[in-house]
Amino acid sequence: MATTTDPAITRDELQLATRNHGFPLEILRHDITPIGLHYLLVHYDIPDVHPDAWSLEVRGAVHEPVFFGLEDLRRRPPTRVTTTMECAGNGRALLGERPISQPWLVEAVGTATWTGVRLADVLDEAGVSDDAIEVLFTGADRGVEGGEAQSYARALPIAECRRGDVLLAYEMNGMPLPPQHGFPLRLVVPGWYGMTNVKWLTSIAVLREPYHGYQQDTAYRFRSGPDDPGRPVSRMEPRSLMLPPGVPDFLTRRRFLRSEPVELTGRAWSGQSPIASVEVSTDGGATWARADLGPERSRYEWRRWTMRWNKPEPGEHTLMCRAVDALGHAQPTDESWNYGGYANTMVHRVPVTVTA
Ligand SMILES: Nc1nc2c(c(=O)[nH]1)N[C@H]1C(S)=C(S)[C@@H](COP(=O)(O)O)O[C@H]1N2
Ligand SMILES: [Mo]
Repeated sequence: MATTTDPAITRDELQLATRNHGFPLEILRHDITPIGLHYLLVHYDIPDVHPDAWSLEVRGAVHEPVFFGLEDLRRRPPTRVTTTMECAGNGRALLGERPISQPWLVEAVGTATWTGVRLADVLDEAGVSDDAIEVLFTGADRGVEGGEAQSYARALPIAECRRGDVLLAYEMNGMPLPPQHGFPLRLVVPGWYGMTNVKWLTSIAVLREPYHGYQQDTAYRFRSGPDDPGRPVSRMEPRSLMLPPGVPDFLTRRRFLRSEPVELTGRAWSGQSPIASVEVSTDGGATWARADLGPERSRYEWRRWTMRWNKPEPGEHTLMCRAVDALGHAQPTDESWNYGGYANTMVHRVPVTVTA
């Protein structure tokens, strides 16, 4: 993996950025992100899956392998879970030295309601053996990454698989999964970073030994450099975003607002422990004030915050917000660097010009 300190993004990064989109920050106004506006990340190509030919295989350390068709799953009593999902690479392009990869700024997040069956129920049906430690999820998409030909695949510890809110989902916001979000079936693991939620699922393998594939051992690890094995990326770290106030400049997206009271608002989430507070600065971080928090709708849904800015004085300002979770983890002011560019949750900065 190559890294660069050139703030200009490369042609390869642009190619990835036009395929994989973030969500428009003004959409922070919605509790649930409309389907076409949810962020998107596809490592390879969207696979061509025909629902009639598709089946899900559950194999490995189970009593006996089981196959499910889409209708088998849809006939069962549905479970619904609303969760905020964020790409582990969100914030990568803000790093001083960044890996050449998907160049996210801060928009790689969305909140959706997923409908499906509980993974735990499907595993119970197959009969998981007592010595199982992980479950491997494999998608129908294939490509080459790090010089390795592969299907997209990730393993999850067995304890997480037994949670009642981990789904094999066939609907997103009440519609069949659209092709880009994993049709016909995807894994949904509330609280974990995006890479965990394997799309276009075709196979579930229960394992007695740890899985060592590319997306587990090479990608999605906090590493200090190419030779550091690092530690795995798992749950989302606390982050808040601000709905940019006022109106944007077309090219730079710098904000313009009038010198009158304005309600600042945004969302905050954490996969580790609930959001405890959100703090806002209107003077570039010199002073911070506590925002009001909206209701906690469900554990892994982002939470709305608001704060009234009473005296926007004419001139240039940098607005900032930072979240603190119940474990006391706060978003850092400066970047948190690692070789893969994961979980750079540095405070969100919104430069604004206040006009008289
Ligand atoms: N099969 C498969 N699953 C996948 C991916 C992929 O490329 N292939 N991308 C992962 C990553 S890195 C993220 S961030 C999320 C993105 O989900 P979304 O595109 O539905 O927002 O899907 C994950 N699941
Ligand atoms: Mo991701």
